[in-house]
Amino acid sequence: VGEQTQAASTRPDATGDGVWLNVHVASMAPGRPAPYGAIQDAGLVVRGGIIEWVGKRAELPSALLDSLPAHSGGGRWCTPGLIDCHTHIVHAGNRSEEFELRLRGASYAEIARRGGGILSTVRATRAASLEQLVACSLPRVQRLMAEGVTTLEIKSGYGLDADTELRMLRAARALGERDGLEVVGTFLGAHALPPEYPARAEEYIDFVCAEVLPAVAAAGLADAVDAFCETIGFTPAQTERVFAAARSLGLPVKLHAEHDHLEYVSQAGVSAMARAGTVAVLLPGAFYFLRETRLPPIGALREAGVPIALATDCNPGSSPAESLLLMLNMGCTLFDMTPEEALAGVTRHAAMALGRDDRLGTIEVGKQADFVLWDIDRPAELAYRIAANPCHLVVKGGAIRPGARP
Ligand code: DI6
Ligand code: FE
Repeated sequence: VGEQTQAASTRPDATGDGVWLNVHVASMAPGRPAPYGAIQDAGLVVRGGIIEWVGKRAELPSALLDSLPAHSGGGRWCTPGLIDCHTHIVHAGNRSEEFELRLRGASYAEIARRGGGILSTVRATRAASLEQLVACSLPRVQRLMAEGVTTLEIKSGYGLDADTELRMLRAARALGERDGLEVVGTFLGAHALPPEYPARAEEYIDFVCAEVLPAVAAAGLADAVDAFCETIGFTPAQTERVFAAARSLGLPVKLHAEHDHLEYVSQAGVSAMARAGTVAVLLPGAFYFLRETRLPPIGALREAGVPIALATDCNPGSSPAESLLLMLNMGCTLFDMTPEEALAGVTRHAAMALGRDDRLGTIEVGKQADFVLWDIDRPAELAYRIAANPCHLVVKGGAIRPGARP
């Protein structure tokens, strides 16, 4: 382990500008012939938080080497900063009681009758102040950060009233003010029907489109809009109304669909996704936790060239998952993805899912210097290990923060 890396990693705000040597780079850049876009014995030049040069150490221009401070990667592997592109991580309370009841045989309908399900999280979230929401979500966010997550999407959707939806998005923004983390806020007002609108979904959608969404947009609290389009959520026509309202406010859209997370998407659906340039975000944590048996059509998505992303879906009901590395393992063991596809799913493709691939997701010249140094022998080890965290050091926008450093 290099002296400078050791010294730098103890100062959270230390600059990562300079020349990184003694490092192997899994660039995840699409054009490179090697798996993982890998460059063994690499040099990586960061200036002003931007990647200025990356390539073989032997080809590093000596002018750069001579003029900039040097950092040692300690012989480690370096990947792009990880991106968790689909979470409901801001919420109050948890549903472990429901988990117990289900394991004792209670059905989802019984639990819902007892006031469980999404609406129990809505009650807890409505009761929480902004400070409380930030405080109870922060440990979850910190666990993701400790394993190399540098960009995190956070959805609203447990408020279902104007005040709480805005408060959830404010909590997401507040979490994004932390050093070394970038948060993308998504408005998911059309997540469930709140108790104030029993069997009045059309009226609730009117309220979302006419009041909540404009308030969210005016406050600049959302970067995108999501909706839950399912038999237990909202209809395609209702979803389209929310999307039309979003587009009129200049906000991009995304969707929970096909039995929530694409498990049921058809061949025609896959082709339509390919034509539209849509990213398929797969959520193995929810598949596992709900003991789903129907697999998403990985082969068809792959053949059609639909980019596949992986995310935690961190939420109290269907995926209480606080590890993105575990999702890499599950993407391989449950969904037959290769370790390389899994890593692309939390880097390049996750950046595409967030519309930020111009700046994030790969280690390439001109991109933001977001990268992680790992204590691993090969990149596949990230997906191979279960409940391990080999994250050594994280650089976000050129600033160094320590990783888990086991
Ligand atoms: N999909 C999910 O995975 C969460 N919401 C959604 O639309 C689950 C929500 C919950 O059960 O709390
Ligand atoms: Fe979700």
